[in-house]
Amino acid sequence: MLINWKLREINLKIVYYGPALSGKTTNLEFIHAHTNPKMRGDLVSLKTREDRTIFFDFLQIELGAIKGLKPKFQLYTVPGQTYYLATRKVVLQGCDGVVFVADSQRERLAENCATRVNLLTNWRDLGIDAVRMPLIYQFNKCDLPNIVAPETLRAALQVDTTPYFIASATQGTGVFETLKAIINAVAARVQTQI
Ligand SMILES: Nc1nc2c(ncn2[C@@H]2O[C@H](COP(=O)(O)OP(=O)(O)OP(=O)(O)O)[C@@H](O)[C@H]2O)c(=O)[nH]1
Ligand SMILES: [Mg+2]
Repeated sequence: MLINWKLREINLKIVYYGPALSGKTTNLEFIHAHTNPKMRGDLVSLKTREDRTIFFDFLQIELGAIKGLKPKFQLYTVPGQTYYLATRKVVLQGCDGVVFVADSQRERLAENCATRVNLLTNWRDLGIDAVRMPLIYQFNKCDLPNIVAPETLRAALQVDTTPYFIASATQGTGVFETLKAIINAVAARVQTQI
């Protein structure tokens, strides 16, 4: 969280985290394509020729007000490929909330779990208190045939009271529901901090 009292602006960082190819970039692309251009900036994507995220994607959206301050939500994605593991931690630094984009396909179950452990490890290394950090799960790719039941994913990822949304980022299902939930969770936490 970064507050510019002169401009009465508050910058809030939301990171889309998850395993390789789970649909993190696709979430931001859908949000970018379906948000009023007056309320959002350009989508900045740093990717390989094969459309894989190298460093991060970035999209800023402006909404409402928090205690008289204008919030700017800065949405980032991390690279899912393990080759860029170190970059995930850099992108995670200073986050105000995380969306964990899980891949619902059966063969990706283990990779989802490993990435969740990796998120918790990075939070710990960065001195971030996992208990207080707003976190929303998204079970993506629900349009595919070879997926596991949400209950299986919930159990595997130990999602107990944490909210989750079933989504298909390519079709847009659940994308804005996920975004609204993380924005509300982040805004609620910030209200108590300023
Ligand atoms: N069927 C289906 N395909 C999806 C969905 N979401 C994303 N994809 C596809 O999955 C592939 C990877 O999507 P990306 O958004 O690039 O995934 P990513 O998580 O950003 O990948 P990395 O940046 O490499 O970590 C693309 O071909 C997408 O079109 C979905 O909900 N359903
Ligand atoms: Mg990506």
